[in-house]
Amino acid sequence: MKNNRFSNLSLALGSVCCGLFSSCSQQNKNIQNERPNIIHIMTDDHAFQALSAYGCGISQVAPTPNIDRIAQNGMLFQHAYVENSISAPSRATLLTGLYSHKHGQEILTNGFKPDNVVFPELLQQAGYQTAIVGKWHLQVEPKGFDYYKVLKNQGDYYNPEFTTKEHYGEYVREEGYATTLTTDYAIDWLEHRDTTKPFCLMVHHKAPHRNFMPEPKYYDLYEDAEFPYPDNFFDDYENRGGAAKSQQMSIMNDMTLGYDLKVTEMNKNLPPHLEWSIADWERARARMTPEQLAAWDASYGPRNKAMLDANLSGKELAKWKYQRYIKDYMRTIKSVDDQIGRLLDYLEANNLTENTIVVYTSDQGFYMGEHGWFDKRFMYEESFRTPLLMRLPGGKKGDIPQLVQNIDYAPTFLELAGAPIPADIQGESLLPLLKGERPENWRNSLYYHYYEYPAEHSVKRHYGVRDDRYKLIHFYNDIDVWELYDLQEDPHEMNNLYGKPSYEAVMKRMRDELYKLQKQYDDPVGIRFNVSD
Ligand code: SGN
Ligand code: CA
Repeated sequence: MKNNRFSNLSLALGSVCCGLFSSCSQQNKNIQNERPNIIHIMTDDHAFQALSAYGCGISQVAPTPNIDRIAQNGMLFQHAYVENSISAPSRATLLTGLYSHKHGQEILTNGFKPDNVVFPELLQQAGYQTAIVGKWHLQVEPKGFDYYKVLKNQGDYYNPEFTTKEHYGEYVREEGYATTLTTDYAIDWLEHRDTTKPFCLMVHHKAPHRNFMPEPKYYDLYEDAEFPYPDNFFDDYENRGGAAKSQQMSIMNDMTLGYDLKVTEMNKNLPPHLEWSIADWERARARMTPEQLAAWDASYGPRNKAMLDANLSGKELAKWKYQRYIKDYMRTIKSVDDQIGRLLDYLEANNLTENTIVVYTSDQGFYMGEHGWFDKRFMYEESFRTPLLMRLPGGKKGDIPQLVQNIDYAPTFLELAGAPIPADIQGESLLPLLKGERPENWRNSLYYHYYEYPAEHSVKRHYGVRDDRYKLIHFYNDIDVWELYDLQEDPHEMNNLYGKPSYEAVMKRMRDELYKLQKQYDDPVGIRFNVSD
């Protein structure tokens, strides 16, 4: 029964894109008894479509061989998801194993409860050494870390500012490129750690977050390539509720030619909702040293001139914007891939591979032109789903089909470390899956809740449920719209089935499942937001 369910699930996503390592099922030697080290690598906004282990079109043009190494020697999760597709909430969930409504960080700017228990402090109590480098993005000081060196707020690609535990709140500008600097600090910490203790190191990159600025050696990479367009690039949002229509994350209408796409000459005369980006592009340029800026202009200048001379409009302009966006995004990923290769090489050279679990993921997914979009936030697959690769020494190799969510990291790491798991944690340890087991009672649906509205990109508040085949979403607050998708027949979520008489039974089943999960996870959504039905 269970096997059938998961083969349907693979089918439902199979046409979104196919995995490269889909059939290995080799059971390795038993998991070592020694407590493993943990390396958790997380990028910011890396779409699974842009990681070649998942086999999608754009990643075939721009592969990620080093990140793929983790799956070649470990596990590739085919159905990994977040509970709220935006950065700070996702990071708070990773640390606590709780949904946003429990840890309090429902939106980007505030809410993290000071008394939240975070798994790194429990690891410390269990004798681990802990560290985090790179993006942090919560408005509270990192706790539970013996060492941290974290970026200011979103962080910058060029010459970013970091703060450290010794002087929290004092930000020091470091010359260089964020992805390289973050890896430098990770390796430096590994070099100087106390080797008598197991460790947990979190390496959290800024890339490939907006505004997608590559490092100098990759300015021209992929320039002659043409990345494939998603089938629904020119989506008209027909047949769906108002939420998809009212968003402001369209490549055509909301992606700026200056700040996002680096045509400096076009950094002017923007509609009111994009005026902020004029100063932001000036600020990003002003961060560069004169030499960096000269190199940048020498590369982008002539290409920008060719684009301006072509005087594009309409669909041609949309396609140009898409190509520039995807190329810059994939260039930032190339640097991430290089630096992950460097870190994996370090582990190998220092005999750490055999006793270190390596995790690669992103804080959420991202739109690579699907529905005509960039950004995330929606419960549609591209942003709800994340890449997730794990290499556990002695663990299973191959694909993991089960539904997993970012609430699961904290209990997994705590169990691996032999540390107590707090009773109120809402996730499940992934250890049985990593050992190749197929637990009969594994979850068969996922709950999602997004809150940040009104806000940038104008995505309405919504919650929903996804099972092996269907997804039900309710957009609420200043709108009351339900959507139902059959992911097996309609993997790109173009055809809203909600309200169709022949889906009456599915709608009822999915609503019951939704309310069951809201009760199970204790999300009092109906009371707080006056949901009528
Ligand atoms: C910034 C970006 C947005 C993005 C949010 C959230 N604008 O505000 O495009 O949606 O971050 O991203 S920018 O002008 O600052 O680039 S998240 O990954 O941190 O959740
Ligand atoms: Ca993010």
